[in-house]
Amino acid sequence: MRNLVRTLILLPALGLFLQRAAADDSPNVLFIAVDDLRDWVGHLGGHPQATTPNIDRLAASGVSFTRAYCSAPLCNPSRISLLTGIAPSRSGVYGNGEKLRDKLPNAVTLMQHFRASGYSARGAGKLFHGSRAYDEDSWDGYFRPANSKKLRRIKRDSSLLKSAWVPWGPLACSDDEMFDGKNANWIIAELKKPQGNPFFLAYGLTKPHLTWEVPQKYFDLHPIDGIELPVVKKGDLDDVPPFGQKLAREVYDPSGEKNFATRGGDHQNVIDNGQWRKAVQAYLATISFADAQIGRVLDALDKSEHADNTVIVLWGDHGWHLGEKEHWRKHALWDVSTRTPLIISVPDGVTKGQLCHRPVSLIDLYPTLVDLCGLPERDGLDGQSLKPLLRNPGQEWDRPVVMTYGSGNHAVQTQRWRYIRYADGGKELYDHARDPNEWKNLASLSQYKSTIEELKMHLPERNKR
Ligand SMILES: [Ca+2]
Repeated sequence: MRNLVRTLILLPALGLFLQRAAADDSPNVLFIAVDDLRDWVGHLGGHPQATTPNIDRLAASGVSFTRAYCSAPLCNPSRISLLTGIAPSRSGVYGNGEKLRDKLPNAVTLMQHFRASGYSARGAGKLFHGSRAYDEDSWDGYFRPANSKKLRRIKRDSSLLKSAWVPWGPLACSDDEMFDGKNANWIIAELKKPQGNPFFLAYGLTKPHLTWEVPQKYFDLHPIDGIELPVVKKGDLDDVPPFGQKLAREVYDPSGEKNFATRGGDHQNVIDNGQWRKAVQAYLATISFADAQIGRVLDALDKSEHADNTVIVLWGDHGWHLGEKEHWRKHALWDVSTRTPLIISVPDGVTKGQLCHRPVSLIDLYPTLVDLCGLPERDGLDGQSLKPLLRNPGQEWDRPVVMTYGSGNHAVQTQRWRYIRYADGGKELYDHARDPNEWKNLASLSQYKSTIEELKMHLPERNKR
């Protein structure tokens, strides 16, 4: 009897040992999350003046997906779906208000699965949404820097009305005083430490999320005089159904948070206050700041003993409008709101410096990393491993991407088409082969009826409330 009791006590420990042993020759993972980064990245060409030498260097060492889409165009639902592998329509996580463990108490996060497979999962910065939402079960260690003194804005235009929406401008401080700079320093220190187990090390940047306040030198990289504005079409919202117009003119959060867009809409506010060019400059500067921090982390990995045995993933949580469709911020189902950089660099990958133009989803990252690191497969994930595309970026890939914003509002992206259907029945259809800017909504034209019928089949059958 005593032996049986001892065996029962030892069995889980033995199981843990076997799992841990299995991961000994597995590659490490450096997991870099960038907040609110759209395609304004040098090698993606989303803006001609984007300066991101470090992200571009990473792309040159792996595969960069030019058409990677979030599951939801807002921090919380995008991140929870990526980190659990469960789509918003199944989890009911639609906005910034829902909590991971309220909605998905039994979900095994990506980090939990790595931990259960013998990895040490550690992180710093913004991985889940919210400063406290780091999810205890997901990490062996998590760095949270002490609050710093308020960083000083160099100047604010005194002629601006108080009501002007201008959360951007240069700071008088060093990179090391910034939240992302401190977290980068911690990640760099972790990379220098001896490691007992393979690691899953996550660096979550809070930039280029607003506010676009970074040290002056990053503004100097982008002189205001030559700044180019995004190409937009006047009256672009005229053929968009009412719910789409609402998304453009209000800040709609499905969790029920109030509309905090500036009065009259953000776009009108930016125009009225002469801020468009300054905003574009500030977003470009903030991206360059984020890129510099990423560069420091990549340098540290390059110099470490882990350089040849680490998978690197870089992803943004969704896109960002700067006036396209008279819209600012994210939280809409168009291409600009939902498309984001995604780079995967595999140490022994045969494919380096290639672009993959197949539509893929951030929800595919969970099964992709499980696949790349040889972890036990998991049931119930909504994504699919991208490993075949990492081997051959041009191979056929007919799996559409589904994006969701609030219960019953979805977009479907295929190689050619984007179909949007709102819960109230409003529809949009764009032909990306002819109209990558999504300027002409084709949904009401009879010749596209069968195209819409096909695209509709990919919408979720059920939408969790
Ligand atoms: Ca975000």
